[in-house]
Order: sequence, then structure tokens, then C-alpha cells
Amino acid sequence: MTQLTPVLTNNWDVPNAFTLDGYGEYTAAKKALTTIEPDAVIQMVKDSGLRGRGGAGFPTGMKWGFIPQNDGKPHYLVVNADESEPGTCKDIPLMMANPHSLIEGVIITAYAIRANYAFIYVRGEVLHVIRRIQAAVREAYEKGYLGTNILGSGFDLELVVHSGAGAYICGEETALLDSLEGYRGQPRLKPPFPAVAGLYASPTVVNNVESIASVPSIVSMGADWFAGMGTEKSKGFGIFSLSGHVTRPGQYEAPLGITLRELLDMAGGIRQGHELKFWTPGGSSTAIFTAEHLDVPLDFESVSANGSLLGTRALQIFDETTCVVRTVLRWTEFYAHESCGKCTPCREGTYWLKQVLKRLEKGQGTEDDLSTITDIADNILGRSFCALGDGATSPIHSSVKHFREEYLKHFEIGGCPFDPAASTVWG
Ligand code: L3W
Ligand code: SF4
Repeated sequence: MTQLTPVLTNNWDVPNAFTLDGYGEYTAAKKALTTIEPDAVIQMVKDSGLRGRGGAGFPTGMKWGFIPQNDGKPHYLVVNADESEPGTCKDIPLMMANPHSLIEGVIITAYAIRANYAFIYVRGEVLHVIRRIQAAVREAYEKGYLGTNILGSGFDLELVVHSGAGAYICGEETALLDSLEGYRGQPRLKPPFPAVAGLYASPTVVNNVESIASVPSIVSMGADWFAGMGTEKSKGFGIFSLSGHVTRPGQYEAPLGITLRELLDMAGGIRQGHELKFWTPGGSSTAIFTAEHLDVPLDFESVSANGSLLGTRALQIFDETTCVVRTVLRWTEFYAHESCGKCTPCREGTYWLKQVLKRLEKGQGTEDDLSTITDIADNILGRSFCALGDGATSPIHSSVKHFREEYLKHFEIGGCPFDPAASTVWG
């Protein structure tokens, strides 16, 4: 029988679920390590249809399958826990509430790709999460789930929790690897992909927290169970983070393909007396949607077909009190601040976008400024070294497309038509 979600969030309300006592035995890891060959675990994850939950949706089992075998090199598993995309708030609560699902997933994944060393790279600002995950790792070592000869299987695994230092760009997988190696985190040229030459130039799998935490349930319940949820090409379930002007913001686990309308029903709707104005399907790097997109299935294909990206399923919801120009300015300030400076289109482009947007938001711009921001964004998109640059253009292009009149209104009246005090976002 198909078990419906929640799976990843099922014990979030259970006191002490973050301890081994609360979580229970690592039955999936035991099953994998003692009864399934590594290649069969990879096949199982391929068959499940699991796709990366960090934003890009790359097939997880296929990525594992790229790791060369019998190459004589060490293999590494790196968990990307550098969650920083504006609006994204799923990996941090998952690690706080259910860290053992991640550690169990790490053990199974490392076994499958024949890695004896694994790292969890956690965003540096979240000290409480680092402590929580370190405590869980200690428990797992004490119980014999980590270390040598795990569960009598002959498999050895050392797991290190590493703290980042507060740079958004270190969520880009190759910048993360540089940072882990002790260098300044900046994206590397790809190819070679990490699967070929990653950490210390060895084959490395980099996966998002949620992807890895989904693996134990696939091993326990089977690939068909997982593939039985979601849509044809976007299988399984995921955590949808709703923030902003909703009655009950938070994390909602659901099969891929659910719509915002359905999620809003679960979250109590838009805050009372207000209506939806615009929203992001997958964080600020994904083109904004409006009320006309309420029924778009939130799967990789449908969101792309409607001109945006599913990204990290970070649904930031804004009602009619929010100024779209100010919102885009805030996001752009973030990108300009976090641009690593390696390539000119992003380094210079995000700076100039910020400058022109500031003028527009104050009502001191002209219609030419609208063309200027579109032009700058056109020159960043597709010309930047990594996805940060492209992501910075999404709010610009989509807001001008959907809310051109609102931009024009700013310089018509010589100021912002919204009273900032009326918006809880800008308080
Ligand atoms: C081996 C090949 N491996 C691709 C691997 C690659 C990576 C994965 C996806 O960006 C997106 C970005 C953000 N041989 C391979 C191969 N791979 N071809 O597959 O690669 P890619 O380049 O498609 O994406 P990416 O660079 O990982 C991620 C978007 O997600 N995003 C999310 C941001 C999320 C956070 C966060 O806080 N969690 O920052 C939101 O939209 O913009 O487009 O592993 O190596 N031939
Ligand atoms: Fe750095 Fe931006 Fe270029 Fe990425 S796009 S390498 S963040 S400057």
C-alpha cells in the first residue's frame, strides 16, 4: 500500500525525535549494508526517480552512477547543508528536528558510492543546527552506526560536520568544495563535474540535505513506493516552505505536483482580509508568479513550462500590500552583496542593478531606467560563470513582465505608491 506523506516531517512534533531514542534504529541502513549490494542501492534510487532537492532537480541515482568504480581513488560524499537561498527554510528545520534521517541517509549513500569519508557542510550562521547535527553524529558513532565495520557489514565510514563561514556562494557545489578544502569559496569551471574530480580532485557526490534524508525511506519502502507519488517525471514528495503573508507559514510536506492553491488550503490561506499578489515557486532565484499561477502543478516540468523554476520549493507569498519594486530591490541587494566577484557580468551587473533599482523605488527613475535594468539583466543571463548571476536576473525580468505598471507608477507619482508601514514584510 502506498504510504502518503509526511515522511521527512512525520516526527517533527515528537519530543526528542532528534535523539536516537526518539528516532529509533537505523533499520534502512542495516538493510542496505547487510542485504543489498552497493550497485543495487544505486539502481534502487535510480528506479525511485528521486531528483535533487537542492534546486536543480538532477536525477540522484544517475549522479551516484557517475562515480567511477575500481579507480583506486578515495571517493567522497558531501552533503550540501548551506541552505541560504532567500525563502528556503526546509533543510535547517529538517536537521533540527530529524538529524538522524540525514545521517542514516549519509551512511546508505556513502555505502552505495563506496565512499569511506563523508562531510556535512552546514551554513555557518546556524550555530544551533551545527550543534544539533554534531550531537547526533556523536550518538551515531557511540551506537556503532559510524566508524569501522558498521553493523558488522565490514563497511567503514567517517563523518565530519563542517561549518561554512557565511557566504551564499558556498551553496554552489564547487565553491563549497573549495571552501571545504580551506580555500576562498568560488565556483570552479565545470566540467569536470564533482563526480569525476571533486573534493581533493577525487570522485565526489554532492547532494542536498533533503535528497539524502529521503534515501532511508526509499530503501525501507522500495523504489516503487516512492515512484508511486508525484508526477510522471517529478516523483516522490518534498518539503514546500511557505513564508510571508500566509495564515500559517511553515513547512508542508506533499507529493510533487501539488499546487499553491492546495498548499494555501493547508496553510490557512492568505492572511485574513488580503489577497495574493505575487509569489516565488522556488526562492528568489526563480521567476515570480502571480495569482494566475495558483493552479500550476509544482513539479519540475510544469513550473518550467510556465516560465519559472521549481528550485527549492521556497514559496514566498506576498499580498497586495507589498511593493514589488521594493521586494526586487531587496533581493537584488542580496545578490550584489553575495556575488563572489569572480566574473564581470555578475559582479558589475548586480551592483548596477541595485543602483538603478534604488532610484526606481524612490520614484526618481525614468522609463529609460526600466530598459536599463532589463538590458543589464540580459547581459548577466547566460554570460555568468555560475547560477548566482542567472538567478539574480529572474526577479528583474519577471517583475517587469508582470508589474510594469507598478514600476511606471513610482516615477509618475515621484515615490513609492505603497505605505511601507502597511506591509508586515518591511514593517
Ligand atoms: C556529472 C554531468 N554530474 C550535472 C550534476 C552537478 C550538480 C547537479 C545539478 O545549481 C540550481 C541553480 C540555482 N555529469 C552532470 C552532473 N551534474 N550534469 O547535477 O547541476 P546544475 O549545474 O544543473 O545545477 P547547480 O549548479 O547545482 C542549482 C537553483 O538551483 N536554486 C537553488 C538554490 C538553492 C540554495 C539553497 O539554499 N539550498 O542555494 C534556486 O533556484 O539557482 O539553478 O550536482 O554536478 N554531465
Ligand atoms: Fe561569482 Fe557571480 Fe560569477 Fe557566480 S556568477 S562566479 S557568484 S561573480
